[in-house]
Amino acid sequence: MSEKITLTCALTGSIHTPTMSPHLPVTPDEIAEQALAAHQAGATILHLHARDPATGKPSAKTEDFMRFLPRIKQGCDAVLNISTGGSSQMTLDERLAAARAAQPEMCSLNMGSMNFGIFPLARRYETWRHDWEQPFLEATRDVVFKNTFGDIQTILADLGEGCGTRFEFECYDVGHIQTLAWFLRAGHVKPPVFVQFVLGVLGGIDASPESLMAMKGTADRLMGNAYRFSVLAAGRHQMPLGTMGAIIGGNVRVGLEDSLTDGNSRELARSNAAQVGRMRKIVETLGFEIATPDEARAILGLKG
Ligand code: KMH
Ligand code: ZN
Repeated sequence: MSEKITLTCALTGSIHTPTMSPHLPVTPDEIAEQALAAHQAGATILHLHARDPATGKPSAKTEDFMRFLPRIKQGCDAVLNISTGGSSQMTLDERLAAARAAQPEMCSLNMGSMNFGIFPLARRYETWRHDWEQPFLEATRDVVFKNTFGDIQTILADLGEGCGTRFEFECYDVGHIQTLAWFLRAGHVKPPVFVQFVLGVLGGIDASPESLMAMKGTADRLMGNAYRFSVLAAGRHQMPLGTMGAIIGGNVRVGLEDSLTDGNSRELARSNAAQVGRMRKIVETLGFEIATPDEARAILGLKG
Protein backbone atom coordinates (compact mmCIF):
# COMPACT_ATOMS: atom_id res chain seq x y z
CA MET A 1 0.00 0.00 0.00
CA SER A 2 1.50 3.36 -0.99
CA GLU A 3 1.67 6.29 1.44
CA LYS A 4 -1.46 8.40 1.66
CA ILE A 5 -1.59 11.51 -0.49
CA THR A 6 -1.29 14.99 0.96
CA LEU A 7 -3.55 17.37 -0.92
CA THR A 8 -2.53 21.03 -0.65
CA CYS A 9 -4.86 23.87 -1.62
CA ALA A 10 -3.23 27.24 -2.44
CA LEU A 11 -6.12 29.62 -2.08
CA THR A 12 -5.26 32.97 -3.62
CA GLY A 13 -1.50 33.57 -4.10
CA SER A 14 -0.15 36.78 -5.57
CA ILE A 15 -0.32 36.16 -9.31
CA HIS A 16 -4.00 36.27 -10.17
CA THR A 17 -5.92 39.52 -9.80
CA PRO A 18 -9.60 40.26 -9.12
CA THR A 19 -10.38 41.03 -12.77
CA MET A 20 -9.35 37.53 -13.80
CA SER A 21 -11.97 35.69 -11.79
CA PRO A 22 -14.89 36.67 -9.57
CA HIS A 23 -14.22 33.43 -7.67
CA LEU A 24 -10.70 34.37 -6.54
CA PRO A 25 -10.92 34.94 -2.77
CA VAL A 26 -9.49 38.33 -1.82
CA THR A 27 -11.41 39.64 1.19
CA PRO A 28 -10.73 38.10 4.61
CA ASP A 29 -14.23 36.58 4.64
CA GLU A 30 -13.74 35.04 1.21
CA ILE A 31 -10.30 33.65 2.09
CA ALA A 32 -11.51 32.16 5.39
CA GLU A 33 -14.71 30.73 3.89
CA GLN A 34 -12.96 29.22 0.87
CA ALA A 35 -10.20 27.80 3.08
CA LEU A 36 -12.69 26.03 5.34
CA ALA A 37 -14.65 24.75 2.34
CA ALA A 38 -11.45 23.50 0.67
CA HIS A 39 -10.58 21.59 3.83
CA GLN A 40 -14.10 20.13 3.94
CA ALA A 41 -13.63 19.03 0.34
CA GLY A 42 -10.42 17.16 1.24
CA ALA A 43 -7.50 19.59 1.47
CA THR A 44 -4.92 18.50 4.03
CA ILE A 45 -2.70 21.61 3.82
CA LEU A 46 -3.87 25.19 3.21
CA HIS A 47 -1.21 27.41 1.58
CA LEU A 48 -2.00 31.01 2.41
CA HIS A 49 -1.21 34.49 1.09
CA ALA A 50 -2.91 37.71 2.18
CA ARG A 51 -4.61 40.44 0.17
CA ASP A 52 -5.43 44.03 0.88
CA PRO A 53 -9.10 43.77 1.89
CA ALA A 54 -10.13 46.92 0.00
CA THR A 55 -8.37 46.38 -3.32
CA GLY A 56 -7.46 42.68 -3.47
CA LYS A 57 -3.80 43.56 -4.08
CA PRO A 58 -1.29 41.03 -2.68
CA SER A 59 -0.33 42.13 0.82
CA ALA A 60 2.52 41.16 3.11
CA LYS A 61 1.04 42.86 6.16
CA THR A 62 0.74 40.70 9.25
CA GLU A 63 -2.56 42.41 10.09
CA ASP A 64 -4.00 41.28 6.75
CA PHE A 65 -3.02 37.66 7.50
CA MET A 66 -4.51 37.99 11.00
CA ARG A 67 -7.88 38.96 9.52
CA PHE A 68 -8.38 35.33 8.44
CA LEU A 69 -5.77 33.08 10.12
CA PRO A 70 -7.49 32.74 13.54
CA ARG A 71 -10.82 31.96 11.85
CA ILE A 72 -9.30 29.20 9.76
CA LYS A 73 -7.43 27.79 12.75
CA GLN A 74 -10.59 27.73 14.85
CA GLY A 75 -12.68 26.24 12.08
CA CYS A 76 -10.57 23.25 11.06
CA ASP A 77 -7.47 21.18 11.84
CA ALA A 78 -5.81 21.54 8.40
CA VAL A 79 -2.08 22.18 8.30
CA LEU A 80 -1.64 25.93 7.83
CA ASN A 81 1.17 26.90 5.50
CA ILE A 82 2.06 30.59 5.26
CA SER A 83 3.83 31.81 2.13
CA THR A 84 7.27 33.34 2.57
CA GLY A 85 7.38 33.91 -1.18
CA GLY A 86 4.80 36.69 -1.07
CA SER A 87 5.36 38.27 -4.44
CA SER A 88 8.50 39.15 -6.41
CA GLN A 89 7.75 42.80 -5.66
CA MET A 90 8.10 42.49 -1.87
CA THR A 91 11.32 42.63 0.17
CA LEU A 92 12.43 39.58 2.15
CA ASP A 93 11.55 41.26 5.45
CA GLU A 94 8.07 42.08 4.16
CA ARG A 95 7.67 38.49 2.96
CA LEU A 96 8.67 37.05 6.36
CA ALA A 97 6.74 39.34 8.69
CA ALA A 98 3.54 37.30 9.02
CA ALA A 99 5.34 33.96 9.35
CA ARG A 100 7.66 35.40 12.02
CA ALA A 101 4.59 36.55 13.95
CA ALA A 102 2.41 33.47 13.48
CA GLN A 103 5.14 30.79 13.69
CA PRO A 104 3.04 28.25 11.75
CA GLU A 105 3.83 24.56 11.44
CA MET A 106 4.61 25.04 7.74
CA CYS A 107 5.86 27.82 5.42
CA SER A 108 6.87 27.89 1.79
CA LEU A 109 10.57 28.37 1.06
CA ASN A 110 11.60 29.26 -2.49
CA MET A 111 14.86 27.61 -3.49
CA GLY A 112 16.37 30.05 -5.96
CA SER A 113 16.32 33.46 -7.60
CA MET A 114 14.63 33.70 -10.97
CA ASN A 115 12.66 35.75 -13.44
CA PHE A 116 9.02 35.17 -12.49
CA GLY A 117 7.18 36.34 -15.55
CA ILE A 118 3.50 36.93 -15.04
CA PHE A 119 3.49 39.98 -17.36
CA PRO A 120 1.85 38.08 -20.29
CA LEU A 121 -1.34 38.08 -18.21
CA ALA A 122 -1.34 41.89 -18.39
CA ARG A 123 -2.35 41.77 -22.07
CA ARG A 124 -5.26 39.37 -21.72
CA TYR A 125 -7.84 41.83 -20.39
CA GLU A 126 -9.15 45.05 -21.87
CA THR A 127 -10.56 46.57 -18.71
CA TRP A 128 -9.50 46.13 -15.14
CA ARG A 129 -11.45 46.31 -11.89
CA HIS A 130 -8.57 48.07 -10.09
CA ASP A 131 -5.85 50.48 -11.21
CA TRP A 132 -3.06 48.47 -9.57
CA GLU A 133 -3.61 45.24 -11.51
CA GLN A 134 -2.02 45.85 -14.91
CA PRO A 135 1.08 47.76 -13.61
CA PHE A 136 1.57 45.07 -10.96
CA LEU A 137 1.71 42.37 -13.62
CA GLU A 138 3.80 44.45 -16.07
CA ALA A 139 6.40 45.13 -13.35
CA THR A 140 7.44 41.46 -13.45
CA ARG A 141 9.18 42.06 -16.80
CA ASP A 142 12.00 43.69 -14.90
CA VAL A 143 11.94 42.20 -11.42
CA VAL A 144 13.96 39.28 -10.08
CA PHE A 145 12.22 36.98 -7.60
CA LYS A 146 15.16 37.08 -5.20
CA ASN A 147 15.95 34.02 -3.12
CA THR A 148 19.70 34.01 -2.54
CA PHE A 149 21.58 31.44 -0.47
CA GLY A 150 21.64 34.08 2.27
CA ASP A 151 17.86 34.57 2.05
CA ILE A 152 17.31 30.82 2.25
CA GLN A 153 19.63 30.60 5.28
CA THR A 154 17.74 33.44 7.00
CA ILE A 155 14.42 31.64 6.55
CA LEU A 156 15.84 28.32 7.73
CA ALA A 157 17.36 29.96 10.81
CA ASP A 158 14.49 32.28 11.78
CA LEU A 159 11.55 30.01 11.09
CA GLY A 160 13.07 26.52 11.04
CA GLU A 161 15.52 26.57 13.93
CA GLY A 162 13.84 29.50 15.68
CA CYS A 163 10.18 28.38 15.54
CA GLY A 164 10.14 24.68 14.63
CA THR A 165 8.42 25.50 11.33
CA ARG A 166 8.91 23.00 8.51
CA PHE A 167 8.83 23.82 4.85
CA GLU A 168 7.20 23.34 1.50
CA PHE A 169 10.42 23.73 -0.56
CA GLU A 170 9.36 25.35 -3.82
CA CYS A 171 11.60 24.17 -6.69
CA TYR A 172 10.93 25.76 -10.09
CA ASP A 173 13.77 24.06 -11.93
CA VAL A 174 16.29 21.26 -11.48
CA GLY A 175 18.96 23.66 -10.17
CA HIS A 176 16.70 24.48 -7.22
CA ILE A 177 16.69 20.79 -6.32
CA GLN A 178 20.47 20.79 -6.39
CA THR A 179 20.48 23.76 -4.00
CA LEU A 180 18.04 21.98 -1.67
CA ALA A 181 20.16 18.81 -1.73
CA TRP A 182 23.19 20.91 -0.81
CA PHE A 183 21.37 22.33 2.25
CA LEU A 184 20.33 18.78 3.16
CA ARG A 185 23.89 17.44 2.89
CA ALA A 186 25.17 20.39 4.92
CA GLY A 187 22.71 19.51 7.71
CA HIS A 188 20.74 22.77 7.48
CA VAL A 189 17.63 20.91 6.35
CA LYS A 190 16.39 17.74 8.03
CA PRO A 191 14.49 14.89 6.39
CA PRO A 192 11.78 14.19 5.47
CA VAL A 193 12.12 17.08 3.02
CA PHE A 194 8.80 18.15 1.46
CA VAL A 195 9.53 19.37 -2.07
CA GLN A 196 7.01 21.13 -4.29
CA PHE A 197 7.88 20.63 -7.96
CA VAL A 198 6.60 23.86 -9.54
CA LEU A 199 6.00 23.43 -13.25
CA GLY A 200 4.96 26.01 -15.80
CA VAL A 201 6.05 29.36 -14.33
CA LEU A 202 7.59 31.53 -17.07
CA GLY A 203 11.25 31.67 -16.00
CA GLY A 204 11.21 28.14 -14.56
CA ILE A 205 10.85 24.65 -16.01
CA ASP A 206 7.88 24.05 -18.33
CA ALA A 207 4.78 22.05 -17.45
CA SER A 208 5.24 18.75 -19.25
CA PRO A 209 5.48 15.08 -18.28
CA GLU A 210 9.13 15.08 -19.41
CA SER A 211 9.99 17.97 -17.08
CA LEU A 212 8.19 16.35 -14.15
CA MET A 213 10.24 13.19 -14.68
CA ALA A 214 13.43 15.30 -14.90
CA MET A 215 12.59 16.94 -11.57
CA LYS A 216 11.84 13.59 -9.92
CA GLY A 217 14.93 11.96 -11.43
CA THR A 218 17.13 14.75 -10.10
CA ALA A 219 15.56 14.62 -6.63
CA ASP A 220 15.85 10.81 -6.49
CA ARG A 221 19.50 10.98 -7.49
CA LEU A 222 20.42 13.77 -5.06
CA MET A 223 18.16 13.10 -2.07
CA GLY A 224 17.28 9.37 -2.26
CA ASN A 225 14.55 8.50 0.21
CA ALA A 226 15.09 11.62 2.34
CA TYR A 227 12.33 13.50 0.54
CA ARG A 228 8.63 13.50 -0.40
CA PHE A 229 7.37 15.47 -3.36
CA SER A 230 4.22 17.23 -4.44
CA VAL A 231 3.32 18.57 -7.89
CA LEU A 232 2.03 22.05 -8.68
CA ALA A 233 1.46 22.78 -12.36
CA ALA A 234 0.32 26.22 -13.49
CA GLY A 235 -2.84 26.90 -15.45
CA ARG A 236 -4.51 24.18 -17.50
CA HIS A 237 -1.72 21.74 -16.65
CA GLN A 238 -2.78 21.65 -13.00
CA MET A 239 -5.04 18.59 -13.07
CA PRO A 240 -3.19 16.42 -15.65
CA LEU A 241 0.26 16.87 -14.13
CA GLY A 242 -1.07 16.71 -10.57
CA THR A 243 -2.65 13.38 -11.49
CA MET A 244 0.65 12.22 -12.96
CA GLY A 245 2.37 13.30 -9.74
CA ALA A 246 0.07 11.05 -7.71
CA ILE A 247 0.61 8.13 -10.09
CA ILE A 248 4.41 8.36 -9.82
CA GLY A 249 4.33 8.39 -6.02
CA GLY A 250 3.86 12.03 -5.07
CA ASN A 251 1.41 14.42 -3.48
CA VAL A 252 -0.62 17.11 -5.21
CA ARG A 253 -1.26 20.84 -4.91
CA VAL A 254 -4.29 22.56 -6.46
CA GLY A 255 -6.00 25.89 -5.82
CA LEU A 256 -6.78 29.21 -7.48
CA GLU A 257 -3.25 30.51 -6.76
CA ASP A 258 -1.99 28.11 -9.42
CA SER A 259 -4.90 27.91 -11.87
CA LEU A 260 -8.18 29.76 -12.26
CA THR A 261 -9.76 27.14 -14.48
CA ASP A 262 -11.73 24.01 -13.92
CA GLY A 263 -9.97 20.84 -15.01
CA ASN A 264 -8.05 21.55 -18.19
CA SER A 265 -10.91 23.53 -19.73
CA ARG A 266 -11.20 27.28 -20.22
CA GLU A 267 -14.11 27.48 -17.76
CA LEU A 268 -13.38 29.32 -14.53
CA ALA A 269 -13.32 27.14 -11.43
CA ARG A 270 -16.17 28.20 -9.14
CA SER A 271 -14.07 27.89 -5.99
CA ASN A 272 -10.98 26.36 -4.44
CA ALA A 273 -13.17 23.60 -3.01
CA ALA A 274 -14.29 22.70 -6.55
CA GLN A 275 -10.67 22.08 -7.60
CA VAL A 276 -9.93 20.13 -4.41
CA GLY A 277 -13.06 18.01 -4.91
CA ARG A 278 -12.11 17.27 -8.50
CA MET A 279 -8.55 16.23 -7.63
CA ARG A 280 -9.78 14.18 -4.69
CA LYS A 281 -12.17 12.32 -6.95
CA ILE A 282 -9.40 11.63 -9.47
CA VAL A 283 -6.91 10.26 -6.95
CA GLU A 284 -9.54 8.24 -5.09
CA THR A 285 -10.75 6.77 -8.38
CA LEU A 286 -7.16 5.70 -9.01
CA GLY A 287 -7.18 3.88 -5.65
CA PHE A 288 -5.18 6.35 -3.55
CA GLU A 289 -6.26 7.67 -0.16
CA ILE A 290 -6.02 11.28 0.98
CA ALA A 291 -4.09 11.83 4.23
CA THR A 292 -5.83 13.54 7.13
CA PRO A 293 -3.99 16.55 8.57
CA ASP A 294 -2.67 14.45 11.47
CA GLU A 295 -1.47 11.74 9.08
CA ALA A 296 0.31 14.44 7.05
CA ARG A 297 1.85 15.82 10.25
CA ALA A 298 3.29 12.35 10.98
CA ILE A 299 4.50 11.79 7.40
CA LEU A 300 6.14 15.23 7.12
CA GLY A 301 7.43 15.48 10.71
CA LEU A 302 5.48 18.65 11.57
CA LYS A 303 5.37 20.11 15.06
CA GLY A 304 1.53 20.00 15.15
N1 KMH B 1 2.91 30.80 -6.70
C1 KMH B 1 3.52 29.53 -6.84
C2 KMH B 1 4.00 29.29 -8.25
C3 KMH B 1 5.20 30.91 -2.41
O1 KMH B 1 4.10 31.26 -2.04
O2 KMH B 1 6.19 30.92 -1.68
C4 KMH B 1 4.60 29.26 -5.87
C5 KMH B 1 4.38 29.70 -4.45
C6 KMH B 1 5.44 30.51 -3.84
O3 KMH B 1 3.39 29.35 -3.86
ZN1 ZN C 1 2.19 30.78 -2.76
